[in-house]
Amino acid sequence: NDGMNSRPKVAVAVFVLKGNNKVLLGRRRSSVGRDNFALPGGHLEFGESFEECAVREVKEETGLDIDKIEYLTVTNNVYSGVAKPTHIVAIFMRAFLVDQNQMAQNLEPEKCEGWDWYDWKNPPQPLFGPLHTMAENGFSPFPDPTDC
Ligand code: 8DG
Ligand code: MG
Ligand code: MG
Repeated sequence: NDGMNSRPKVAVAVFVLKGNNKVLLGRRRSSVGRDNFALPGGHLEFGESFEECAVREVKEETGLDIDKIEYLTVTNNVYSGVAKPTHIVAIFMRAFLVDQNQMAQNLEPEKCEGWDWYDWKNPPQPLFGPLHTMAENGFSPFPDPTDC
Protein backbone atom coordinates (compact mmCIF):
# COMPACT_ATOMS: atom_id res chain seq x y z
CA ASN A 1 0.00 0.00 0.00
CA ASP A 2 2.85 2.41 -0.73
CA GLY A 3 3.41 4.77 -3.60
CA MET A 4 0.97 7.10 -5.33
CA ASN A 5 -2.20 5.47 -3.96
CA SER A 6 -0.98 5.78 -0.40
CA ARG A 7 -0.79 8.78 1.92
CA PRO A 8 2.15 10.39 3.71
CA LYS A 9 3.29 8.93 7.02
CA VAL A 10 4.30 10.84 10.12
CA ALA A 11 7.63 10.05 11.76
CA VAL A 12 9.36 11.42 14.84
CA ALA A 13 13.18 11.66 14.93
CA VAL A 14 15.03 12.61 18.10
CA PHE A 15 18.21 14.58 18.66
CA VAL A 16 19.36 13.00 21.93
CA LEU A 17 21.86 15.57 23.20
CA LYS A 18 24.91 15.11 25.42
CA GLY A 19 26.99 18.00 26.70
CA ASN A 20 27.38 21.05 24.46
CA ASN A 21 27.97 19.37 21.12
CA LYS A 22 27.22 15.63 21.01
CA VAL A 23 24.27 13.92 19.32
CA LEU A 24 23.39 10.22 19.08
CA LEU A 25 23.59 8.82 15.53
CA GLY A 26 23.55 5.35 13.99
CA ARG A 27 24.18 4.02 10.50
CA ARG A 28 20.91 2.78 8.99
CA ARG A 29 20.29 -0.73 7.70
CA SER A 30 16.68 0.05 6.67
CA SER A 31 16.02 0.47 2.93
CA VAL A 32 15.25 4.20 3.13
CA GLY A 33 18.58 5.91 3.79
CA ARG A 34 20.58 2.69 3.99
CA ASP A 35 24.20 3.24 5.19
CA ASN A 36 23.46 6.84 6.12
CA PHE A 37 23.80 8.16 9.65
CA ALA A 38 20.45 9.00 11.25
CA LEU A 39 18.79 9.79 14.55
CA PRO A 40 16.76 7.29 16.53
CA GLY A 41 13.09 7.58 15.64
CA GLY A 42 10.16 5.94 13.89
CA HIS A 43 6.54 6.23 12.93
CA LEU A 44 3.91 7.95 15.04
CA GLU A 45 1.36 5.44 16.34
CA PHE A 46 -2.36 6.09 16.55
CA GLY A 47 -3.18 8.43 19.44
CA GLU A 48 0.43 9.23 20.39
CA SER A 49 1.82 12.68 21.14
CA PHE A 50 5.17 13.58 19.53
CA GLU A 51 6.77 13.41 22.99
CA GLU A 52 5.35 9.92 23.67
CA CYS A 53 6.57 8.71 20.29
CA ALA A 54 10.05 10.16 20.97
CA VAL A 55 10.29 8.39 24.34
CA ARG A 56 9.04 5.07 22.92
CA GLU A 57 11.22 4.99 19.78
CA VAL A 58 14.39 6.01 21.63
CA LYS A 59 13.71 3.34 24.28
CA GLU A 60 12.92 0.62 21.67
CA GLU A 61 15.96 1.37 19.51
CA THR A 62 18.63 2.34 22.11
CA GLY A 63 17.35 1.46 25.59
CA LEU A 64 17.97 5.07 26.63
CA ASP A 65 15.61 7.00 28.92
CA ILE A 66 15.10 10.61 27.86
CA ASP A 67 13.45 13.70 29.27
CA LYS A 68 13.15 17.48 28.63
CA ILE A 69 11.66 16.63 25.25
CA GLU A 70 10.99 19.60 22.99
CA TYR A 71 9.82 20.16 19.44
CA LEU A 72 12.43 21.61 17.04
CA THR A 73 11.30 21.54 13.42
CA VAL A 74 9.55 19.54 10.71
CA THR A 75 10.56 18.31 7.24
CA ASN A 76 8.53 17.01 4.30
CA ASN A 77 10.34 14.36 2.25
CA VAL A 78 9.52 12.05 -0.66
CA TYR A 79 11.80 9.02 -1.05
CA SER A 80 11.29 7.77 -4.57
CA GLY A 81 14.49 5.87 -5.42
CA VAL A 82 13.53 2.77 -3.44
CA ALA A 83 11.33 -0.30 -4.05
CA LYS A 84 8.47 1.21 -2.04
CA PRO A 85 8.38 4.98 -2.57
CA THR A 86 7.37 6.78 0.62
CA HIS A 87 6.38 10.28 1.61
CA ILE A 88 7.26 11.16 5.19
CA VAL A 89 6.53 14.16 7.33
CA ALA A 90 9.27 14.02 9.96
CA ILE A 91 8.89 15.80 13.28
CA PHE A 92 12.28 16.57 14.86
CA MET A 93 12.47 16.70 18.63
CA ARG A 94 15.36 17.15 21.05
CA ALA A 95 15.83 15.46 24.41
CA PHE A 96 18.41 14.82 27.12
CA LEU A 97 19.41 11.67 28.98
CA VAL A 98 17.78 11.14 32.36
CA ASP A 99 21.07 9.55 33.46
CA GLN A 100 24.12 11.09 31.72
CA ASN A 101 26.05 7.81 32.17
CA GLN A 102 23.47 5.49 30.58
CA MET A 103 24.94 3.63 27.58
CA ALA A 104 23.16 3.28 24.22
CA GLN A 105 22.41 -0.31 23.19
CA ASN A 106 21.78 -1.47 19.62
CA LEU A 107 18.37 -3.06 20.28
CA GLU A 108 17.26 -3.29 16.61
CA PRO A 109 20.44 -4.52 14.88
CA GLU A 110 18.46 -5.40 11.74
CA LYS A 111 17.72 -1.66 11.33
CA CYS A 112 20.94 -0.03 12.58
CA GLU A 113 24.67 -0.84 12.72
CA GLY A 114 25.03 0.68 16.19
CA TRP A 115 24.75 3.95 18.09
CA ASP A 116 27.43 6.42 19.05
CA TRP A 117 27.88 10.03 20.12
CA TYR A 118 29.15 12.44 17.46
CA ASP A 119 30.06 16.12 17.41
CA TRP A 120 27.18 17.80 15.54
CA LYS A 121 29.64 20.40 14.17
CA ASN A 122 31.69 17.61 12.59
CA PRO A 123 29.17 14.83 11.88
CA PRO A 124 29.91 11.45 10.27
CA GLN A 125 29.10 11.14 6.56
CA PRO A 126 26.85 10.54 4.82
CA LEU A 127 24.06 11.95 6.93
CA PHE A 128 20.52 10.78 6.17
CA GLY A 129 18.71 13.15 3.71
CA PRO A 130 16.82 15.61 5.93
CA LEU A 131 19.65 15.68 8.48
CA HIS A 132 22.19 16.40 5.75
CA THR A 133 20.15 19.41 4.64
CA MET A 134 19.73 20.63 8.22
CA ALA A 135 23.48 20.35 8.91
CA GLU A 136 24.29 22.20 5.66
CA ASN A 137 21.91 24.99 6.65
CA GLY A 138 23.69 25.42 9.99
CA PHE A 139 20.77 24.11 12.03
CA SER A 140 21.57 23.50 15.71
CA PRO A 141 19.50 21.19 17.90
CA PHE A 142 21.15 22.59 21.06
CA PRO A 143 19.36 25.04 23.32
CA ASP A 144 20.41 28.65 22.96
CA PRO A 145 22.78 29.24 25.91
CA THR A 146 21.21 32.68 26.48
CA ASP A 147 17.76 31.31 27.41
CA CYS A 148 17.75 29.66 30.81
P1 8DG B 1 8.75 1.79 13.32
O1 8DG B 1 8.42 0.61 12.49
O2 8DG B 1 9.60 1.51 14.53
O3 8DG B 1 7.60 2.69 13.61
O4 8DG B 1 9.63 2.67 12.38
P2 8DG B 1 11.19 2.63 12.12
O5 8DG B 1 11.55 1.43 11.35
O6 8DG B 1 11.92 2.88 13.39
O7 8DG B 1 11.25 3.90 11.17
P3 8DG B 1 12.46 4.76 10.69
O8 8DG B 1 12.72 4.42 9.28
O9 8DG B 1 13.59 4.73 11.66
O10 8DG B 1 11.85 6.25 10.77
C1 8DG B 1 10.69 6.57 10.05
C2 8DG B 1 10.96 7.59 9.01
O11 8DG B 1 11.38 8.83 9.58
C3 8DG B 1 12.08 7.28 8.05
O12 8DG B 1 11.70 6.33 7.11
C4 8DG B 1 12.35 8.64 7.47
C5 8DG B 1 12.03 9.59 8.61
N1 8DG B 1 13.25 10.20 9.14
C6 8DG B 1 13.77 11.39 8.70
N2 8DG B 1 14.92 11.65 9.35
C7 8DG B 1 15.13 10.63 10.22
C8 8DG B 1 16.18 10.36 11.13
O13 8DG B 1 17.13 11.11 11.31
N3 8DG B 1 16.08 9.20 11.82
C9 8DG B 1 15.01 8.36 11.66
N4 8DG B 1 14.98 7.24 12.40
N5 8DG B 1 14.01 8.59 10.80
C10 8DG B 1 14.08 9.72 10.08
O14 8DG B 1 13.23 12.05 7.84
MG1 MG C 1 11.55 2.19 15.43
MG1 MG D 1 13.80 3.86 13.57
